[in-house]
Amino acid sequence: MLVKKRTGIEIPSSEITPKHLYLSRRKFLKGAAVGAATLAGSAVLASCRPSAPGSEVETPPGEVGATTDELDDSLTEYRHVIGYNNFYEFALDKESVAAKAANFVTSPWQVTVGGLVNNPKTYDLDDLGKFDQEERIYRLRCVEGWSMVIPWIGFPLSALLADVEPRSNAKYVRFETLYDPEQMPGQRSRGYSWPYVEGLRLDEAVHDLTLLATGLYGEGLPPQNGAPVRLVVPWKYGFKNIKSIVKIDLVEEMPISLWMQASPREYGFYANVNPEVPHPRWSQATERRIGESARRDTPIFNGYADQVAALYEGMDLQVNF
Ligand SMILES: Nc1nc2c(c(=O)[nH]1)N[C@H]1C(S)=C(S)[C@@H](COP(=O)(O)O)O[C@H]1N2
Ligand SMILES: [Mo]
Repeated sequence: MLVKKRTGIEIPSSEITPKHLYLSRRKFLKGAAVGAATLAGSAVLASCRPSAPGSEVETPPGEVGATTDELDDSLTEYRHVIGYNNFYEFALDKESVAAKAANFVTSPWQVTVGGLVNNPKTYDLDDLGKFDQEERIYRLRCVEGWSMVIPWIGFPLSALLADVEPRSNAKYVRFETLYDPEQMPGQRSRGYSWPYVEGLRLDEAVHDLTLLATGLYGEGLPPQNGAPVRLVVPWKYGFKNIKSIVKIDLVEEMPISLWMQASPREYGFYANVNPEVPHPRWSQATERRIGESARRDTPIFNGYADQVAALYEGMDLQVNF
């Protein structure tokens, strides 16, 4: 059971340590006066509270089910996970994102799911909490050449998509971050085509590894990590993991992401972690795990090849980068 939990595959929520859920539920109930908290929804609901950077930096707020991933790589320290972030809507400097995002209002929040579906729906946070939440320990590899191991809480995107019933002509999923220049100072600069957009092929989106994360380290997502809900696709570069999602559309054409728009030569649609396909400005063969000094080799598909390589059978990964 422990191995299953660490791999993060096919874990029924009933297998998450009761203590973990109990603790995060108790914390939630202490912090907010909403009576409808279910065990499964605790992480989503906990994310209603903004985190206080600086005050909790030393101690992870919740319990996690394991201290390593399935490769025996240690979890990245909590203070790095919440203190070293890419979130261009708030700041370009990774160390100042947390402070700039501290007052980001993430409740109430709605996620509208539509496009080529039979059953379009707008979910609020309570609705998202009804999907069975699981803990998944995943490696995150940024295209800049650094990586972390993060204990997420969330639910498979496939569960949400099944709920809206994609039509047969839906081929891709398009995701959009909140557009709110008042709260997000980065969006006031015209350097990028806001809002942040990302996309997945439908078969990638319904893959069991693909998560909508609502928490990390046993509690709701801090704003700097994409509260209240963000995508986690562990075999792709970090920038595919779009934060603070408000809109999800099933579409027929391949979505153009913010990064494809900004620099199509450097950022492709697939963005699968691949040590043999260098970024035009740097190699992708190695990475620095945050908290370590020596570099380590980057594995193809970020170490998830057994589970995802079949998605790309027959494709030239140098072309479809
Ligand atoms: N909306 C939005 N999502 C985003 C980004 C961003 O700038 N804006 N940065 C991406 C990049 S480059 C990375 S590496 C990851 C970082 O996630 P983390 O800060 O939770 O580790 O978020 C991704 N999601
Ligand atoms: Mo990144």
